[in-house]
Amino acid sequence: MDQSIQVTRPSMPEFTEYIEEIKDLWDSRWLTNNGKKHRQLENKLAEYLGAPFVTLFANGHSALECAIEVFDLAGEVITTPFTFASTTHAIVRNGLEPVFCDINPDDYTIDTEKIEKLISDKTSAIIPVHVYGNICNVYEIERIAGKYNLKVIYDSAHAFGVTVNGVGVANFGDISMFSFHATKVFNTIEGGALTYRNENLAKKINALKNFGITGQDSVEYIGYNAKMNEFQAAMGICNLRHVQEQIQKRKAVVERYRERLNGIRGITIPTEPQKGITSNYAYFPVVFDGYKYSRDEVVYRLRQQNIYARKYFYPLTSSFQCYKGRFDDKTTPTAKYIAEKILVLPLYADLDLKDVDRICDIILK
Ligand code: T4K
Repeated sequence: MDQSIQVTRPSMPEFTEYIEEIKDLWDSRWLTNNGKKHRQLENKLAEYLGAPFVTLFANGHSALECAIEVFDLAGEVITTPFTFASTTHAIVRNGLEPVFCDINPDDYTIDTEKIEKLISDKTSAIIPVHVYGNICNVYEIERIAGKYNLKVIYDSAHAFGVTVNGVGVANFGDISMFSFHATKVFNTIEGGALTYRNENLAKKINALKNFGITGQDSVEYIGYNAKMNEFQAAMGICNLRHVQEQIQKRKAVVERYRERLNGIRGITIPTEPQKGITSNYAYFPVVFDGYKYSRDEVVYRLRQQNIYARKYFYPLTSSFQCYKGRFDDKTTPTAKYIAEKILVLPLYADLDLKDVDRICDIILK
């Protein structure tokens, strides 16, 4: 058996629970295209996330591309480069120009004090990222967007189930995108969703992910195929039954990391969630700055023991090879600095606390 410890490990239901859930697919032979499981999961997620409208997708990235496309945006979009490739690619693949805003040094979300200076007459939207499940300053973003008449699409890939003052995070901005990838707090193997409050968006969003089809004989949009299938939805239905328990187990892991790594000079661990915010314990990012080992030395030392922490998010998306010569990472100095020092430690529901101790021992030794 593989004894390595990866940065994450998918939550899965009992084998028999999943088999039970997919059994009737053999009778119905309805495997995809808005089937029964799909509809069930959409309803359950609307309830769980406290979101008025939920549309499922085959993955988070195609959902994000759809969210941008649905508004027919043009020109520039303000976003951050401290994120997964998906966020920036979704903007560029929609023919828009990302304008990179710097991040806060403490929670790595967009620095709202720097947004207004970046707004020009070409700006059409803000796409902030709730990175690691840390929630952006949603009230300030709402104020700025209102003042300049900008759309707000949240990349909430990491923020499943987080609430702000009792309100599901899905309720902020015009649209939020959630990822249900295998590596996320809640997974449908691959998968994702858009959540939104404006009912008028539903028709176009649902059509775009299904070739633009709006009826038996009508195709109103140049859509693509990003439908979630019934096996994915069944996995989601099972995983949703246990997600709360999984989050509690993640919490125990995070608490152990905190106990062990708190107050060590040169190591910065995540701050406790702000008052009013419930965490989903999605990631445990640690900054090594002025510690006896550099971030990369820690990666190496852990790797030697078969433990695979990950440098999420290094390099910045603005430094990707595919964008060479296009952006300047010096315009976001905090993001650049954090990307060079940060390391995401292994975190998943079934991670044994003894393994957390072992990881901390290797770091501290
Ligand atoms: N926006 C943000 C901010 C995101 O972070 C992401 C995805 C998206 C948008 C796009 O959402 P999706 O289209 O993916 O739904 C992983 C995930 O694939 C990706 O979903 C995630 N962010 C990103 C942060 O992490 P990689 O390239 O690091 O994946 P990989 O294959 O190296 O997996 C990481 C570790 O997870 C492995 O070392 C082992 C473990 N693992 C992985 C898989 C796939 C398993 O144990 N089982 C598995 O099945 O991107």
